[in-house]
Amino acid sequence: MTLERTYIMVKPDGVERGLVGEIIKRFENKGFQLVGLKFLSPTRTILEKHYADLSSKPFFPGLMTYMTSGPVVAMVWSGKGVVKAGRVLLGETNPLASLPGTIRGDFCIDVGRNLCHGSDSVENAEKEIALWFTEGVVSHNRVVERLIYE
Ligand code: DAT
Ligand code: MG
Repeated sequence: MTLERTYIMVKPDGVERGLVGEIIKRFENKGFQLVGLKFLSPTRTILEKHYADLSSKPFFPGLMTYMTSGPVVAMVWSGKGVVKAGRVLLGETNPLASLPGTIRGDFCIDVGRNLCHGSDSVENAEKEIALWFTEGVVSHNRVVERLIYE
């Protein structure tokens, strides 16, 4: 079975606030599988590609400043429906509109400090994984798979 994959990133505020473990924990608890993980200081170049669709937005310069303010944790998670479910775990783009129980609903307030990124479609997920993980991700058959999927 080839499972869906998504690109999840803990943004600089999430790293600085010590929420990396908390964010990873929520994806692990759900049953999704971590297949790519790295800690890096993103360049403007990679961020401009990642956020290319937002380049004309008024908040784009601020977004670039925020995203280059410190290191991020880049991850690839795999699992059934992980793109959509990952967005549910993250919450709404605007944290104040995010329900408690979601990462943004529980831990942040402003849209420009919303802790984490999650791909918004399967197609964009694959593009983002190709952009951030040029070296590829791991391939591993988990022993627990049959306890998570029927
Ligand atoms: P998401 O991150 O939920 O996919 P998006 O792709 O529309 O949301 O925007 C990317 C990031 O840009 C978002 O996480 C925070 C920032 N952003 C979006 N809308 C914004 C706004 N109105 N004001 C300030 N920052 C914004
Ligand atoms: Mg987005």
